[in-house]
Amino acid sequence: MTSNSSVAARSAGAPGPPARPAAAATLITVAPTGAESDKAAVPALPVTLDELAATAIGCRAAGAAVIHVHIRDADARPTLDLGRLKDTVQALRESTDLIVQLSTGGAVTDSFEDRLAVLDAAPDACSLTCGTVNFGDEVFANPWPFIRELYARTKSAGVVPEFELFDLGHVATLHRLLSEQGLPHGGHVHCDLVMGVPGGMPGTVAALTAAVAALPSGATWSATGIGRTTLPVMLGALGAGGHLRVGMEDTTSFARGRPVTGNAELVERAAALAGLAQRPPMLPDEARVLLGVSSRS
Ligand code: KMH
Ligand code: ZN
Repeated sequence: MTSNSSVAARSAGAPGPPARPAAAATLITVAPTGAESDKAAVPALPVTLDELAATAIGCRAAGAAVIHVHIRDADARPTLDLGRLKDTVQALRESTDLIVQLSTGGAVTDSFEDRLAVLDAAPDACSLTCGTVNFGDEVFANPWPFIRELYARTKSAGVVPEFELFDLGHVATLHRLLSEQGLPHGGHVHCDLVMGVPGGMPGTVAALTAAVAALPSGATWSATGIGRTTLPVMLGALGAGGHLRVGMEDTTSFARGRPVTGNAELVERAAALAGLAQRPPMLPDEARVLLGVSSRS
């Protein structure tokens, strides 16, 4: 397993400022659905269990190693229904070897109680957002007591958290969390920079550089840019040695005036760019080692 201390040890002794070793392969996470897009407006959005399983299979073939999951109800509305979450984890495990990461962010309307209960569905991993952020016309609420409680519960449930960072202040909260409660289950800190949300940090290379420089020593990171910031953030992340998150949660346009036809084409594009950068996609088993997620066998 790549622990924080081993990464730090590999960096030790190098002249100049502490180096972040460039990753040899690229972890690609697909976020296929999200809670914000409307199925009627975006027909290619996977909202049923069958659509989600088919998406997982296609994205795994295209190079994804992790799936970040939001689910919908029978009317395609966002839900955190525990029975549906459990069925989803099971169905995704039966259809692929992808690491199943459930969203604890849900929709901006979800209660803290329901968001904490997501862990009862026993996923491999979960998202854990490190602060409140304006979210378009809404507020995505993550006050410190909730963050601290969710983190403590990931540890007792044996679920590996991915720290979602929408703003530079969220990085400061991540440091506070780690100094108060120590390393996460699995022993490794992996972050996801979610950039370009209206209200969060912009999806620019300058913001990416500032956020990466502030991360805890030994942490690995992915980045995703919302909407039209998708490509600049992806190219910047590859250049800076980071990993990638793509998917219809974050963008529903493939190019100007051309809607995404399915999540797999977003993964295919990310995998092609990662290959050009000489950092081909990581397999799920390799991602388990990187992230400290136990193997299923
Ligand atoms: N849907 C957003 C309000 C997460 O998945 O943890 C929150 C979100 C973050 O998507
Ligand atoms: Zn999400």
